[in-house]
Amino acid sequence: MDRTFVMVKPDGVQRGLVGDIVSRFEAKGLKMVGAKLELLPEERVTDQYREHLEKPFFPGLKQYIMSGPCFLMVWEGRNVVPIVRTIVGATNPAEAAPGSIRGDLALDIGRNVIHASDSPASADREIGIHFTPAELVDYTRIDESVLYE
Ligand code: IDP
Repeated sequence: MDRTFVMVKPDGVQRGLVGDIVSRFEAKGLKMVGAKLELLPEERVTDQYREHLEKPFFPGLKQYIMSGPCFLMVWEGRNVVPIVRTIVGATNPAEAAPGSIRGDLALDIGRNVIHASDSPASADREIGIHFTPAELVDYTRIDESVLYE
């Protein structure tokens, strides 16, 4: 099964949106295999967003991500990376479809509530930045046999 890294950013945690966000992935049928609440150290933020280091918004992005606790998760399922990106919605909440997390719950690109890996390679990399193998749990969801053909 595929895995992806998802993180409720500090604005989402402060606004009490963690439960709503987790519910959306659970209801879809995805399996949570890791989760923790953390204040991220600078090195992990820089590593996660390394492709944006030279962007003008990077200092503000780093400050935002380190402004409070993030809720970090690993979700598992077939095609989980594109499925989660669709549930999350476009980067800019002004363009995110209604029904998506950013479409329903966010207004500003600089406060867009949630992060999700954009490819299987990024997912592997980001899971490795934030989780040890011992923090990921292997188990069967009781409805797995009816969720997939
Ligand atoms: P993604 O989070 O949808 O994958 P990316 O383009 O990888 O989008 O950007 C990473 C994060 O950087 C965004 O989620 C957002 O928090 C922030 N960001 C991207 N573009 C801007 C911008 O123009 N202004 C402020 N923040 C931005």
